[in-house]
Amino acid sequence: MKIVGADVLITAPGRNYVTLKITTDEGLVGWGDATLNGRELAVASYLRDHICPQLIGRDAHQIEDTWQYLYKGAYWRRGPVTMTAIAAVDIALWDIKGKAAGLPVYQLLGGAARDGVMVYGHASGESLDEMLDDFAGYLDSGYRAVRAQCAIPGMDTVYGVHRGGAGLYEPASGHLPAEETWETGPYLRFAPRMLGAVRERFGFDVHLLHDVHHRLSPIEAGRLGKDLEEHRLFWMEDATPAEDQDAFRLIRQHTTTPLAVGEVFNSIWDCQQLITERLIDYIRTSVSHAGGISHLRKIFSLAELYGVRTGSHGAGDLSPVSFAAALHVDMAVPNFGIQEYMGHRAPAEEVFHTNWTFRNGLMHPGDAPGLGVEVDEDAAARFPYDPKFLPVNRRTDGSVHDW
Ligand code: CS2
Ligand code: MG
Repeated sequence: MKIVGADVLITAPGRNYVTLKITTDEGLVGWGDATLNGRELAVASYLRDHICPQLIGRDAHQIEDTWQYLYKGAYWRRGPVTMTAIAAVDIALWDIKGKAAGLPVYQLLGGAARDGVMVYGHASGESLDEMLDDFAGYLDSGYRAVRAQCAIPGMDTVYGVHRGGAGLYEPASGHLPAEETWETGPYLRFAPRMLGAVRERFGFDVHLLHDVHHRLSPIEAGRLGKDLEEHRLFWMEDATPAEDQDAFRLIRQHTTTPLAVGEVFNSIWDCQQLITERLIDYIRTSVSHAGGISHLRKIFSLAELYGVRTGSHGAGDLSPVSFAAALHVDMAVPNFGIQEYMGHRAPAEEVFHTNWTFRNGLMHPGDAPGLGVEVDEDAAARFPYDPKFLPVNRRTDGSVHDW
């Protein structure tokens, strides 16, 4: 089965998504997600200008060979743009293989290792009470796990609290990112109180997660982890800037709060030390930013060997195509931990028709052949690209800080 078409769609139904469409001579179509939030056009060009022409005429069934061809063949390896582009091809080819076999992708990956995939939702608020009410809403809808983020008293803006509509961290359209302010002291004092309030109101039966978004130094992270121990978090996410794998050794020495990291990683090399030295408990690499289903499976297999569980990134800037791909992988891997589910803003469902289901806190990708997501190209054309950026973060003295 030969590839006869490879086309890139850029659409913004609720937010920007870049989607790769691969067509075969047997009339099968596979979809891949190539969205890299705030740098969308770089991946679109990498695909259109460099990869798509190389795909024409290749055997659509040779997923691993195509992966190796694109990774090793380019000479310039890794990096978010390259690995997101390769991921899009890989995801689309798994979609095609499933459709050709008449099977959902999770069956091709070894079949269901569980009944469903436990997901966590995002509770947030501009005040403690607002966050707690939002949290209660997730419990009412059946969630077994919820992440809590809250505005810090005295600070203008803080990551994870979506103002002006759920599911977006990019405040404004335009050609310049917004700037936010941050100070570590107030956060370190407030976070234990905020997460303690969740335990006080809802008890310990719900899994509680929190994202630090790379903002602490290793010793600050150690202290926060220690302060949070009594609240028994499911995990503390991205405590320090993720590229410094060694930093986790120091955090580990100081706390038994479980550690998660990886949404900005794009290859197995970014987390090799973290996994093999057992410095983390959950690896959060995503299918669309870490080389697709083929590469993600290798990362998760390495993690399995060292007792590290999975917890894939599933923010709204990963399109429904990659969210579905994540669910298929989650269904099949033995060391699955949890899956983030932020959801997608309306009108995303006009463009992406999905098959997944949610029941009692568990999601299932559905049994349609392939990934179970179809893209309506006419609908996509109604939502043109809308340049947006993630915010830049500055401390109150004006210096740029990690985001
Ligand atoms: C995040 C993301 O979901 C998460 O845990 O940290 O929301 C992240 O900020 C965005 O995906 C960036 O595009
Ligand atoms: Mg995060």
